[in-house]
Amino acid sequence: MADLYELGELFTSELAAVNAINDLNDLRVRYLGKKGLLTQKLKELGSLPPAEKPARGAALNDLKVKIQEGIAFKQAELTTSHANSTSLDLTLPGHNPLLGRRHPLMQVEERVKSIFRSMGFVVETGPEVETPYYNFTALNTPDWHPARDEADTFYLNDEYLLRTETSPVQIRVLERGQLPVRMIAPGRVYRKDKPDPSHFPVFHQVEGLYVDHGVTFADLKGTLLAFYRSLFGEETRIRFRPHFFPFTEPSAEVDVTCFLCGGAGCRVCKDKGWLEMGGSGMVDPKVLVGVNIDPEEWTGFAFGLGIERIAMLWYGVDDIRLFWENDMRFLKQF
Ligand code: 2NL
Repeated sequence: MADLYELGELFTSELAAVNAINDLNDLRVRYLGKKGLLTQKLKELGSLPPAEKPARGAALNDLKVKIQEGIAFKQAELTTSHANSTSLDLTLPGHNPLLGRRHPLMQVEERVKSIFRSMGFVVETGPEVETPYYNFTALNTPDWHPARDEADTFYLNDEYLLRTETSPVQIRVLERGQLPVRMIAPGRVYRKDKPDPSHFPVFHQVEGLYVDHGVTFADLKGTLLAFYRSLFGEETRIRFRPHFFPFTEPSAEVDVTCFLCGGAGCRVCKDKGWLEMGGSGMVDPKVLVGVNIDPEEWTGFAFGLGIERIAMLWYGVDDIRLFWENDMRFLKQF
C-alpha cells in the first residue's frame, strides 16, 4: 500500500501549491479524471486476487475521499477569499484614515477650565433652555431692559427661552445654599444676532463666581491676573475699565496686554496694545438677596469671558462663522 501513501503525499503537496481555480481544475483531472492517477489505481483493483481486494478497496476509497475533500476545501478558499487568489501588492498606496481632534473652541474651553480648576474652581453646568426668571429676573435685569426684548432673545414660548448667558447656572448653584461657592460655568449661549464676521446666534462663554466671607475687588483682580498670565504668558498685564452690568456693582471691563506685541501695538491688537477680554464685577447685593444669601455676611465677585474671542485672537481666525461650518480644511489646522 506504500504506493497509495505516496500518491496521497504527492496530492497534498500539489494541492498546497495551487493558487488559482484553473490550476485546481487541472489537479482534479490529473487525479480523478478518466485517466487520472487515482482512477487508474481503482481500475487495477479488479485484477487483484480476491483476498487482497477488501483492504485495497478500503484504502483506495479513503484516498479518494481525502482527494475530493481537499479539492472542495481549496475551491471554497479560492472563491471566498481574494487575499488568497491575488498576491499582496506592497506598492499600492496605503489607507490614510483622518485623525479626529477637538474642535478649536473646545480646545480653548478645556484650557480655560483647566486653569480655573487649578485655582480651586469647580466646573458646573446647567440647562440651555431656561426661564426668564433665571436668565433675567434673578440677575437683577429689569422688565424694561432691552436684553429681554424678543429682538435680542430667542423665546421658545412665554415660559421658556434660550439662555443668553451662563449666569443662570450660577443662580441655580447659589440656590442650593451651600457656601462658599467657587465655580465656573462654561457653555453655549444664544442671542438673536445676524451672522457677520464677529457675530453668530450661538456662541460660548465661561462665567466665574466666587462667594465667600470677605471677598473683595482685590480678589477679583488677583484671580483674573493669575488666569490671564497662565493663558497668555507670565508677562501679561491687565487693566479694569469702569462699566455697568445689572448683576454686578461696581462693574468693570477687563483688558489684557496683547500676547503678540506685549503692548507695543501690532496687527492682533490693531495697534492698541490691549485686548478686550470680558466683563466682571462684585456681585450686586440684590442678586444675593434674591437667592436668600445675606449680603452683610457674604460678598462675591463674578466675571464672564467669550471663548470665540480668545480662539479668534489666539489662532488668528478673522470670521467667527468658520467655527460653525465644519469644513475639514479649517478644522484640520488646529
Ligand atoms: C461679559 C460679562 C459678566 C457676570 C458676567 C455674574 C453672575 C452672577 C452674578 C453676577 Cl450669578 N455676575 N456674571 C458678571 C459680570 C460680567 O459677563 O462680558 N461676558 C462675556
